Amino acid sequence: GAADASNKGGSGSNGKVITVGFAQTGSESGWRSANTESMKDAFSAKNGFKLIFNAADNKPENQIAAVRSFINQGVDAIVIAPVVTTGWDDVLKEAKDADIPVILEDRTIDGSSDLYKAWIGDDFKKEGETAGAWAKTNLGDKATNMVVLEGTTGSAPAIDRSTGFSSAISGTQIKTLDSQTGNFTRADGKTVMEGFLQKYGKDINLLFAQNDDMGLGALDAIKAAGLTPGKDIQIVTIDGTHDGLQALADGQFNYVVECNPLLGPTVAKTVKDVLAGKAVEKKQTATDQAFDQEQAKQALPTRKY
Ligand code: GYE
Repeated sequence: GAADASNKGGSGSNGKVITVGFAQTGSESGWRSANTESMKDAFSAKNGFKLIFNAADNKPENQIAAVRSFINQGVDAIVIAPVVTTGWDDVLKEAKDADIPVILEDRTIDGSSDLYKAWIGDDFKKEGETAGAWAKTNLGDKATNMVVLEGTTGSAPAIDRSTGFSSAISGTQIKTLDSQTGNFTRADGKTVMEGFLQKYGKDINLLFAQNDDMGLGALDAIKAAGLTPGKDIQIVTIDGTHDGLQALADGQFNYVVECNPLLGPTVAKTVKDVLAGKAVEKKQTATDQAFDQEQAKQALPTRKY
């Protein structure tokens, strides 16, 4: 009968379409594009969802306004990739008062974990440690001058990757000349690297870019300064996007730590479980690998993002 027909497509437990508001950071990087695509695909109509998508242009105030608007629209659940770790208490309490469950994806927040049901993402501190361990092994026993391109100030990956990297290189001969934000974008990675090169010139031996895109932007600045990336300046980045691994295979990057952006299916399953009243894991961490130049050549042909 009619009820059976409406159940087709295997959506929510009672066959009703699930309306989800997703507050994405913006569209700053290749990683972000892959994450957005994974989320849109997992939360598509064929899986029983209606997705209301908002990209906040990496402005915390835009993102909080988007979450408020989801609450006002009475969505069934809210998913947030928080731009920054702070400032969430009030709006998450409003969601709780409205009985709308919140699931965090990708980035974490400070404060009470009672205000959200689950977090699904990657271990940013471990990524920083893996990048730092590579630097330690390859450059740690000779005087090395490093510059750092940090991610968005106040974001969980910028904070945790810095912490992880610093702890891994402590006690080595690697010295930090300078560390500034490049906002996870190619354009700012290039501009900030130009500034570093003007200030420190050939003294720079190592660049830690906290994502591939900033490292890719920096390549332009390094070449324009007459230096050879991957040789005069060794480069370690995080994400493992297709473009990042291509630069690695081409010998312009030296090491890339993966950060898996394909979180959509796990987030969608968690939303369905929460709405069905099932218990879910509070912390769901994706597994990441790391690549040197040879491993990048092998991985590229089948790389999914
Ligand atoms: O590394 C960067 C993106 O939050 C893990 O955000 C994510 C980071 C990712 O802009 O490329």
